[in-house]
Amino acid sequence: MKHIILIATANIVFFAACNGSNNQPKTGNDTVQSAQVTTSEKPVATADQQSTSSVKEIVNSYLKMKNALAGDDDKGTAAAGDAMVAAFDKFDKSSLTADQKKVYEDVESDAREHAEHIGKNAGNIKHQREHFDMLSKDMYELVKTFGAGQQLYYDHCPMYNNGKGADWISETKEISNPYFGKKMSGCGTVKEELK
Ligand SMILES: [Cu+2]
Repeated sequence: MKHIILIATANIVFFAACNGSNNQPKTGNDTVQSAQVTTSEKPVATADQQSTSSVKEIVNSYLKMKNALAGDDDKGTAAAGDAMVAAFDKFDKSSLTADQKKVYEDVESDAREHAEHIGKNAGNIKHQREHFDMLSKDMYELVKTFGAGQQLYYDHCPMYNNGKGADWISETKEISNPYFGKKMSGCGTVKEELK
């Protein structure tokens, strides 16, 4: 929970600076630090198929967004943002345990805002990428809790945000950087395998 609270705090700072200023978002530093590839543990909570498949729709919209960003496609990125909002609208919480519900709701309230901003910012891929940085932390939390239903990779780019670095989730082992797009698509490393 400490992790989530830190992210939430960072996002308050971020949104305060969201319209107009050049302040970069502060990021929580307590994400996985290891540069080594580790195989993650099984998700703590056992999600039934219903919730896994609904989470899968959210994750799929995220992966579409990631691929659009890697291809410098701001409109495709915005469409994926809208699709993620729709996936959150459709998600059925009724089958979740109390613990799962807590994690889901923390993630959703934050991620939904990022997805909305990304959806509204076709034409400003730089700003979409700033939100994608934050959104990626939420998606990591979601996948760690509910499982992905597919093999995923947690990737790290050391250069984004003036060298502060940023992470993203990918369905391919091969690096395709969503923060720099075609300009530097091979920049980054796999730091964790997610199942
Ligand atoms: Cu914004």
